[in-house]
This record gives sequence, C-alpha cells and structure tokens, in this order.
Amino acid sequence: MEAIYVTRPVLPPRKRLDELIDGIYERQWLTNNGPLNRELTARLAAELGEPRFAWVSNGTVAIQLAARALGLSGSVLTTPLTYVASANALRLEGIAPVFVDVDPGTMCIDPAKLEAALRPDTTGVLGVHVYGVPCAVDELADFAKRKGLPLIFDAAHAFGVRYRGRALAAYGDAATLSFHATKVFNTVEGGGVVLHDDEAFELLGYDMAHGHSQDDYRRVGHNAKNSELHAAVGLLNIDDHAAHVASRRAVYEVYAAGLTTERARLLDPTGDPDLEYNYAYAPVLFDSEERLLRAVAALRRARVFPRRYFWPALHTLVQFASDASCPVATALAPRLLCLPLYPSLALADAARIVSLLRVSLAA
Ligand code: T4K
Repeated sequence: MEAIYVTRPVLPPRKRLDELIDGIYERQWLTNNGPLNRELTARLAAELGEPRFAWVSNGTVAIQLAARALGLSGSVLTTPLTYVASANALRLEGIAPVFVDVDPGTMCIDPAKLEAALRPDTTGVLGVHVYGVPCAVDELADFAKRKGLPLIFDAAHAFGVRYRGRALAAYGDAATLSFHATKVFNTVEGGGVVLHDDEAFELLGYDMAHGHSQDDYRRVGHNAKNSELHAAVGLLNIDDHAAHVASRRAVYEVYAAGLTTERARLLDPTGDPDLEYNYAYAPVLFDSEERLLRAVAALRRARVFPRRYFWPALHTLVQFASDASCPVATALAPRLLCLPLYPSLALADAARIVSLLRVSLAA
C-alpha cells in the first residue's frame, strides 16, 4: 500500500513548466529581480490586494525582514503554538520571543494575556494565524495601537484566506507568508512580506538584497531573493490555486463529517461567515495525548503518516529558555494532530483515514 503523508506538494504541468524554463535558458537571467520574478511578485500582490508586497526566499526570512523593516529589537510578544520557525526568526534577529498563552477557541495568541506579558524592552507583537485561522485581529490591533507597538502577523498558513472580504495577510502593520513546498500555494521554497508603509517597504527592498541597490550600499542586509526557476513554478501554481483549494475542501469535508466526537474533533473554522478558508491543515484535537498516540500508531500501521503540528509548544523548548507557563498551549499541543490534506488525496483515502480513526477511538 502506498504511503500517505501529511501533505504532498503541488507541481505544475511539466510541459508548461518546460516552456517557462526554455525562456530562462534563452535569457540566461536566473535571479536578482528577473522578469518571472517581477511577474510573480505583481501577480501575488494583485491576489492579496496589497501593492507593498515582496516575494522572498522563504517564510522564515520573511519574518526576519518584517521585524527589521518595523525596527523590532529587545523582546516581542508571540505565541508558543506554532511551527518553530516563527520564534526562530525572532531569535535570528537578536530578538527574544516572549511567549503569551493562546485562546482555546482560535488557538492563536490570546489578546487578554498580552498586557501582563509586557516587558520594558518589548518592541512588538508577532501573532500567528495558526492553521490559517485568523487571530483576534481587532483586539490585537487595539492593544498594539494603545501601546505604540508594531503588529506583525505570521500568515505562513494563510495564503488564500480572506477575512471580512480582505486577504487575511492584509491585516497588521506587516504580514508574512510561506510558499514552501508543503503549503497551499508553493514556489518550491519561497515566502512573502506585506507592508503598508512606504518607508518600511523601501528598507525591505534593501534588506532582502544585501543592503544595496546597484551602487547604493546602505544597510547590512540578508540575501532573501528568490530565483527565476522558483518563480516559474509559482506562476503556474497560482493559475491552479482556486482548483487546489476546492480539492482540499472536499477532503476536509470528509474529515469534518467524520470527526465530531469529544474524543477527537476536527477544528473547523468554516462556520464563521466572515471567513473564506483555504483548507491549509486538518488539525484534530484529541481528548488525551494517550488517545492521540494510539491513533498515530493505528494510522502508521496502515502507512498513513499524520504530523503532530504543533507540538511541542515552543515555550517548552530549551533553546528559547522561556519561563512562561502558557497552560492553555501546554494542554493543547500534545493533543493536536494534523491529518493528511492535499489536493490529490483521494476522497476514498480520506474516508479510510476516518474509519481507521474511529476504530482506534472506540478502543
Ligand atoms: N511560520 C509558520 C507558522 C510556519 O508553519 C512555517 C513553516 C514558517 C513560518 C516558515 O516558513 P518557511 O521558512 O518554511 O517557508 C514543514 C515545512 O518545511 C515548513 O515550511 C512548515 N512551516 C512546517 C509546518 O512544515 P516539516 O519539517 O514538518 O516538513 P517535512 O519535510 O517533514 O514535510 C512534511 C511532509 O510533507 C513529509 O512527510 C512528506 C511531504 N513532503 C515534504 C516535502 C518537503 C513531500 O511530499 N514533498 C516535499 O518536497 O516542516
């Protein structure tokens, strides 16, 4: 039996990719703002409805660039219930992540707990729209405004999510995206930054390209540019994005219909009328870690490989040396399991996964 992984990347039709690659061979222009790069950047900016958008090499450096563009330093309030890259990005910029507990409903940072976590050196807030579910954007924006702190959203999971008629990545002073192979829309490796301030956007242009533009050497910068080959994949994948989301939705609905018990429930934000979801992940919350581990073992025996996104909670990792307790995240993280979800997953396989889980849950 063929293995079923938590995700499989979307690849564009080979013939169309070959045509774009022929052009790259002819031009011999491989990176540094080539024509496909410019075309993809414009296309994604239009998709997001945000003109100050940069397509960069990955979603981690995207957070680093956003933090630099908004002048963050010292410490930043952020969530422990996310992929490790969110907090790594801060640390790589010399910023201490201060972990604030999550709201049990959204699983995103809890705005009610921000005030108590503030430190004298706090310079910003980094929320994460985990699994593509919106953070409490209004409450976070209110807090950030009151305290004069820039607000960044890590929207790595949220490309294609619309909230109250706008791209979710349009919220905040900055938002960052990941276009990694495992994401809803991929450019193999890739990421994006949305900004709203002209000056910050100009700085980002320098910071993503060694801190210079032609002979104007201005800052110490990253190399966060991306290649023409990656752009070619992105330009073709974006054409099929809506179809991919529709296929994901069909799989998701099989899980949503089958996993509704207290013992294991699919987290389903789609009842919110303000939300157009992208079906990025299929997270199931179990009532105990023990039951989750039994389910993982049963699925593995059938060569199905879900992933424990996002466990362990980041405040428990030694590298972040955190003294935060975050009881909600501590209780949730060991009970979360993401099921396979990707456009080419057969509905019959999704139904089989539900059956395997039901048998395991009944034990
Ligand atoms: N912020 C958040 C909230 C994030 O979730 C992420 C990344 C970032 C920031 C940073 O963005 P990037 O710098 O990565 O652009 C994966 C991804 O590598 C990572 O992008 C993603 N989040 C994270 C949630 O998941 P792993 O280590 O779990 O991936 P891996 O290699 O185990 O792949 C998972 C499964 O996908 C495999 O079991 C099989 C399948 N797969 C994977 C790849 C790479 C394939 O079938 N083909 C492939 O090419 O981190």
